[in-house]
Amino acid sequence: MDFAGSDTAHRPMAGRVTSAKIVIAGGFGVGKTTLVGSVSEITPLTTEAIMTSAGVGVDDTRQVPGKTTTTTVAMDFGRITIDRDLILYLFGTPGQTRFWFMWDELVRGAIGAVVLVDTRRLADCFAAIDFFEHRRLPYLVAINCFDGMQYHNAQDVRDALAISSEVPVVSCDARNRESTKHVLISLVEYVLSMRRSRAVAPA
Ligand SMILES: Nc1nc2c(ncn2[C@@H]2O[C@H](COP(=O)(O)OP(=O)(O)OP(=O)(O)O)[C@@H](O)[C@H]2O)c(=O)[nH]1
Ligand SMILES: [Mg+2]
Repeated sequence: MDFAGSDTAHRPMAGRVTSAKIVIAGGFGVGKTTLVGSVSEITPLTTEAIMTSAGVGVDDTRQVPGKTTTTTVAMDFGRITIDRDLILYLFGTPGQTRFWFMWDELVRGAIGAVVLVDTRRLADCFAAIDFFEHRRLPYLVAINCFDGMQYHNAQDVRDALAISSEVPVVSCDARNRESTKHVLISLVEYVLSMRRSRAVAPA
């Protein structure tokens, strides 16, 4: 794996271990904290705050029935060793737009991003996609299949989001480690393929 050029690339003299930063983004309550928690091999650092009556009318929990108690106010942090030579550091963003002022800091040095979507509230991820496209940070779209149901197929989601055909669209269960690990591996493969194609593209 070669992530030279990434701010976070780190190579000890022996062992050739590479570490890379990945951002987990998406709208409010799509399962970002759940994903980081399910896949992290360390106890994830979370910054959950209790949702109080002050959030009524601001925090729209109608489509997120389980989402009645907490919300991320700064970030989630976790780590996963993909294989002997690659460690990923995961940074989950806050979903609510009123906390987005810190996104610029959160994505600094990242090699790529996962945009997690709930297809019942697809529009909630538009801002995240715009953000990564504007910054030219490679991302993939991961459909979180709440209750094991995939309400729309990948092509429908791609069409609805009007994203380039090269952007991977995968489905997952944010609560399942193997499933979310697969999402991260897909993102790493995509980032590597983008870098290879840019390297061979004529100037
Ligand atoms: N059934 C089901 N519930 C899920 C799944 N993923 C997350 N949840 C639930 O959905 C709710 C929201 O999950 P979070 O992980 O807090 O979502 P988030 O994107 O971090 O939310 P914010 O940080 O507030 O934007 C929680 O009650 C989870 O238990 C899933 O795949 N299936
Ligand atoms: Mg969260």
